[in-house]
Amino acid sequence: MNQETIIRSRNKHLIFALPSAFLTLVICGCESSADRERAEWAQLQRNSLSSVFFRGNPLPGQPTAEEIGRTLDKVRSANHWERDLLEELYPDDHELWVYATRDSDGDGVLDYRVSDYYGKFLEGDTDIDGDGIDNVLDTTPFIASPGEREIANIPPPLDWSRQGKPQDITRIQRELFENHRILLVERSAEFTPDLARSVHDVVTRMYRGIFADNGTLPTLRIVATEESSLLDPEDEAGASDFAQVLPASQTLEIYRRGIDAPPVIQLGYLAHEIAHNIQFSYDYDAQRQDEIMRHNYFAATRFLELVEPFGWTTIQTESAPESRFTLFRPQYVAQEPYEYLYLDEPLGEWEEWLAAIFEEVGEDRYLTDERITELHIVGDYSLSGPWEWYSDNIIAYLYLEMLDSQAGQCPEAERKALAEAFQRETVAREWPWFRFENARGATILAHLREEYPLDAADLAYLADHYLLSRHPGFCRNR
Ligand SMILES: [Ca+2]
Ligand SMILES: [Ca+2]
Ligand SMILES: [Ca+2]
Repeated sequence: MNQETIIRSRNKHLIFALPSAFLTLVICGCESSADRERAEWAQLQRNSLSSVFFRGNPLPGQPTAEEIGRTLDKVRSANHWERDLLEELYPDDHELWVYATRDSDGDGVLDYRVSDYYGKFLEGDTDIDGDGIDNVLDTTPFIASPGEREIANIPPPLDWSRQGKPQDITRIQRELFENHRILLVERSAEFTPDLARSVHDVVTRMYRGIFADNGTLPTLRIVATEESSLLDPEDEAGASDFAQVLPASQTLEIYRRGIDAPPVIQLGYLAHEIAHNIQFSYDYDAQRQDEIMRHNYFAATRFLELVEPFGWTTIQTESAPESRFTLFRPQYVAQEPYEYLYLDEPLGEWEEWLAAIFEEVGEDRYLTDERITELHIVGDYSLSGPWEWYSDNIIAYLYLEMLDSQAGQCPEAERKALAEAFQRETVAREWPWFRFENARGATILAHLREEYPLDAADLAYLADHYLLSRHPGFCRNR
């Protein structure tokens, strides 16, 4: 297994940490079958428009011949790399070219973003018609209704209390929206009661300090469920994606793998993802939000200063001309990427170093190897950049605090056995290359404890509902 596979096998989340890799369709020798396959892809691409805000949302207006003509002119005069990618994603499909390049309200932010993988449509401009009401709350997202004010209630198509969902989760949906302006939205997949509860517990308990007294996070607006991060839910490449933060639309998307994960794992990846929203909030203002929406450019001065004392150095790199997109907005192409050093070494060196240890000691002993544990490296993914490093250490922090909260009622030997069972039977099954115990003693833990203090009552609840219910043989009934 090479290093890329190792990293790939953990959840990937962050937009600009990723290269703009896109895959081309398999070329088939027989033309009719290639045509059929092409038609199926185009149908999937169109279908993605029907749940881009919420399941069954209104569709964009069909382009007129005149709009298609104008679009073809724009495409012809665009940079060749933009034209090439558009043609690769939507071969000769002029209707989809229009949707990919349309700016309905003319504010410079395009209606949609498109996934550079297979052209799935994603929310772009969060208020397409520019009437001041977010698409997801707008009963007419493509028709400006001047004079309307911000919506105070969840609109009927999204309101779980009108859909016969269990009362405890309709209450969660209402509370998160009314108190914290976070809307739980079903797109191509549904929430389970467990998942809604996990989101609620992470927001109100793990991040109690941020969300107390009806607190909100300007970088977290929507938590949405989707079958897959990629266009085709059957695609193996997306099968290991748990969740992802889309900073341009202040959205956290949760995919099938994350929806079906055990609640204690949901708690972990949700803490990880919302830590990304918190990271973005350090540097959030209207201008930066605008830069992300238009160019995928994100100046993260404050966050990068925060991680510097922990060993992360940032190098600003020259942006390649091919990363400039004005015709349409691919999801992952970042205009001004950063490069990072960790403990003065490039991340490529760290990858090789980890891969060599993996080769040498084998998968069973890999993350318990002393060279890795003494540097408090919690796993491969944590060395893909400071964003993931911070978020992975958040998971470790939460899990260690839950385990340590048992100290009063559970002997040390039993707690140790619980920690081992939790790592082996639950954590490693979902994330083979993540070991929370490696964070013990790391300086970042003291910082996280200060920033995100967990009170005793919350920890007792979280440990009981998530950890001990998963491993009932330990630390109970004393
Ligand atoms: Ca716009
Ligand atoms: Ca609107
Ligand atoms: Ca409207």
